[in-house]
Amino acid sequence: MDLNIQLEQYAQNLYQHTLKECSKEQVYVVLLNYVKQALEDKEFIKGNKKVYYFSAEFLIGKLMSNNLINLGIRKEVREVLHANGFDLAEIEELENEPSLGNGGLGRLAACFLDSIATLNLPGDGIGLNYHLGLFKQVFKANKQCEEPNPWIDDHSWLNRSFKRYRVDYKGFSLHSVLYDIDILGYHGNKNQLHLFDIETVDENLVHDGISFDQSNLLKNLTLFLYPDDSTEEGKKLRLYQQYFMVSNGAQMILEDLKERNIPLNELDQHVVIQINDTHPSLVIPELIRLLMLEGFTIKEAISLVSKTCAYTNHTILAEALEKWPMSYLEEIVPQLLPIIEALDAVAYERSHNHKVAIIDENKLVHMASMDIHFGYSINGVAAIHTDILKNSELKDFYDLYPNKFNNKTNGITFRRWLLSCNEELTDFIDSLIGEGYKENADELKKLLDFVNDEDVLNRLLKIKTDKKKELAAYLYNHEGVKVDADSLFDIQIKRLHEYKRQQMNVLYIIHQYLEIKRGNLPAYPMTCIFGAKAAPAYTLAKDIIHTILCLSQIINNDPEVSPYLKIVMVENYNVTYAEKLIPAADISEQISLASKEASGTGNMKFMLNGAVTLGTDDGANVEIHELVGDNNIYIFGVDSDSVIAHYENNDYSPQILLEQNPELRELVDFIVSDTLTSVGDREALERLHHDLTYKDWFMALLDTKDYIETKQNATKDYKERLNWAKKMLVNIAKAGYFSSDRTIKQYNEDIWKL
Ligand code: Z15
Repeated sequence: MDLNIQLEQYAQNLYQHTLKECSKEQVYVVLLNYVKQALEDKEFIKGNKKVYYFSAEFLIGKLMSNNLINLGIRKEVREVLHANGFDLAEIEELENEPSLGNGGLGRLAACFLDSIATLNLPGDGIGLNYHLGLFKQVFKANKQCEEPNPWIDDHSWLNRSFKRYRVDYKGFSLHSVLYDIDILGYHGNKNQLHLFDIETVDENLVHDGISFDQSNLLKNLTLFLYPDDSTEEGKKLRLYQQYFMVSNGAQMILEDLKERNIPLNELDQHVVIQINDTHPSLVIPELIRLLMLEGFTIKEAISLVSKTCAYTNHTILAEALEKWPMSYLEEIVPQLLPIIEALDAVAYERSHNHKVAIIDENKLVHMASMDIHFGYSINGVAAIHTDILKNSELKDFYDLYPNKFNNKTNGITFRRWLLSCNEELTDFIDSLIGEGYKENADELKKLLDFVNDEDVLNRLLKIKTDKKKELAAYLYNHEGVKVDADSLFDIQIKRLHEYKRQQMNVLYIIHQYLEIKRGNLPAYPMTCIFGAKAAPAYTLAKDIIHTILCLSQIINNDPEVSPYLKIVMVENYNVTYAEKLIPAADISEQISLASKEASGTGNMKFMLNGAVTLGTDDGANVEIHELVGDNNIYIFGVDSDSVIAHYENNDYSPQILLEQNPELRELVDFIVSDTLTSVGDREALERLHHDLTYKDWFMALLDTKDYIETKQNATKDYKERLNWAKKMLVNIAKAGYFSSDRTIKQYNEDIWKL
């Protein structure tokens, strides 16, 4: 039936209005209901074997635009709304963004669900329905404050399921409820994201920002993603959450097999569980426990589970590889302890090596060790990351199980990160090489035919400028800053972490500020944009945010400097913001300390949208570098082998660097200058200054000089507009490799075998 008529019917039934009479909010609900029905009418993807992607985070972003694209009706919907006086972009803006994730890990899970469905593979997500998600970031007095981020209202994509399970903790049980979100493939059928919850969560428990009584599990279990774990109570709450997620997921999987009359001893032939980082690792002992309740011996259960579970590692940072004290497990899920002890014994029998133990001498349970011993696959997320796992971080495990290790370089879904967020570029690419690349991303290579076509290069520059103008207007409305769309947009957006080295970017900005003050004007005016949330208990990360905000206040208000340099730190950076920032970027900042960024996925999104990378040879930057070649990327900094050697020899000293390098000292000291302390909190600025001077654990000072020089080169090159446009084109053309469709095909061929 005609789309217009159908939408009119929804408007009539919901509001007794014609479309024209509806408010924007009502039009949003009309569209939501229409699309939800369209999704309901789609079939589930079926198959003999199914993957369950277990993840603490699913950073799915707003879903309207993507669903319209995958249904193939976005343009048609836009026209109908337009004819009724509405702008689809404004309507899409009204959707709340679910904040069920923090950064790359959660966004990767979301891209994967999109690609799994698009490739018509049976695969569901398993996670939790956090009511307040990750906190909402607001800036007050140049500092990050945290506020609750309620995202669920009467009009969400959540569908209430009838499935319920009981999850036992020591001394009590919780009963789950389940919400499902339909995940539609591009022009295809659907899978689901299952989000478990309890019925009794009380959002009113939260006061003063995001503090809450952490003791009352009935009321707080699914309040927040990553509740503050600086206290013991907070850590335990995370354990309660993790067990809730995996026990529900495991019970659902077994129930489904029974319903399909599949004997449980065939589990591994019908199910793969992909464990996303260590947060869901307890699924291993939990599944073993459940199978034993079904009559399997522990040996049989271990063997079955070991053929069913596969683990993905996303970091080499020790603090992110979870270790749970036995005492916590005893206190919370004692039923798992005998199983974990049995697993530890098996691991020792196999290895006779305490370095790969599951339970260490301090009675800590190493989740990653359990995953590697009792999963059949372990993968890293970029080539260099997997190499580091094999050769250093997890070497003892690699020696034990060489065949389990494999690499799966991350990817991104082009539906969201090109088709949805950059329609102008999408349409232009369509006009040059057709639409085949939307199913087969490699076809983007055809763009290379146009690398000397001046018309094409000019069109590319024009599209970029248009996206920059759009962003400039948005920044003016939302951040109150006026930026010049003709300046170079340099963007660093990612979680705030020392290893990602936002502080090194700060030193660059200070350098530019001082240079401009001395009358040395830059090759091109630059707008430096940041977006980042800091974990609430991560003091130094918050200090870095504070420094950026202070700098922006000084610089943006200095008429001598601001024509050449502007600093914007956007508030509450999230997926929706990324979709506005990335299409407008000229330079993509990927400046982590080599060896530390497992992959990065923002780097791929920028590249696809025609930004040029300024980065270290780290994570997937290495593969980007290989694909585009030296001329189309700006690489600087010490390589990962040297970094690893510095840590091994314990021979890195920022103090020595500062003594030898007065220019560097001037930059670092500016952090505690009168200029900055006049607008900032001296204590916070001094803390950062002190850290950089005496510790600098992630070696920002080691690469600062090279970084500044390389960035100056990029700025000079940027002036040659046509030459720069060639770099943009090559980046877009070579981005096909980073489609998550490619990644998921590889997961399926090597690991899942669906
Ligand atoms: C997270 O976002 C990532 C790793 C983690 O261990 C946690 Cl807890 C969160 C990121 C990596 O930092 C990033 O390099 C990678 O691209 C991403 O996971 C997806 O693999």
